[in-house]
Amino acid sequence: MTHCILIGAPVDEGQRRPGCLMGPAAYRVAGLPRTLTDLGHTVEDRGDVVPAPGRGQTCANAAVHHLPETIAWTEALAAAASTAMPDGLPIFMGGDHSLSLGTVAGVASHADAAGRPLFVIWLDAHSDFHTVETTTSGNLHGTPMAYAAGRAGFDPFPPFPAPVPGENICMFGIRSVDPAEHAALAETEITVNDMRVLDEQGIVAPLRAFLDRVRAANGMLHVSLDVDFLDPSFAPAVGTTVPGGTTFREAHLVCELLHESGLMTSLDLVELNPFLDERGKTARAMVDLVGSLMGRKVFDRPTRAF
Ligand code: B3U
Ligand code: MN
Ligand code: MN
Repeated sequence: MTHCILIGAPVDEGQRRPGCLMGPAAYRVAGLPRTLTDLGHTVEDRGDVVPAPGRGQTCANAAVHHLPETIAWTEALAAAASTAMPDGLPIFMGGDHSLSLGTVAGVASHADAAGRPLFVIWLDAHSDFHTVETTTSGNLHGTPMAYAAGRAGFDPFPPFPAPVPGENICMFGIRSVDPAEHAALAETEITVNDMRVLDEQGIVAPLRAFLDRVRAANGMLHVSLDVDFLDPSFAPAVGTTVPGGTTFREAHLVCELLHESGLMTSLDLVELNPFLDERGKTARAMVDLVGSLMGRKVFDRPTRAF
């Protein structure tokens, strides 16, 4: 039994298609709290985070938009995350992926204070490895992984509290990487499991290899699940659909293995845009995946002893 702490993060400013701000409400309507209680967990809904007003920060990159608002979200969500961590498993209901600038910062400062290494698993079509200086779209939802990894180029933001070492970061589902991100990733120890890796090796072996490393280090594990990790055929409610995503079955398998590992200590659900959904099917698919992440299975059978 886990104490699940739902935290709404209606962040819309990190991209240009309005609608992600309706995400937290859609997760509640699609039955996220009930899914968790049916699995025997306790649920505490802390409502939606409200950021302070922006303070007018600027940067040299003219493409960047909503910088002060995004910094305000980052500060508010980092505080909400570090406050929630000692109390249970925070589930951040987004909101676009810029919310992870804050959630991973808060989780990282908690892990640092607890003296445990933080690991991050990034389930996404994109690597989100731009900085404020390199983004050409100006959409800050393309930057949170670089911030958490401690990349330079985030001057207007608070310094990231305890940068996550590259060898502690593992990406899955990647199929859209900009040249500046590619060049920067090549300089790191980050494991990038793009779709080519998953097609050749399947999803199980690379995932188990990473989870074995988390366990060996007694690490905490932050899971960041972007809707576009999933194939748009069954998860269309996302601003940037990228074809060739993970199947419904692969995605559930990832979630089941993550549950079986017992390692996840915090979770982001990001980029759901309910305005683009088809009769709630994406919201429901995401809630279903959280069910698998939190222990739903068809049959109880002896699983691999991790
Ligand atoms: N890398 C591109 C595209 C992108 C990143 N994240 C999403 N799209 N969802 C950018 O705009 O930074
Ligand atoms: Mn993303
Ligand atoms: Mn994405």
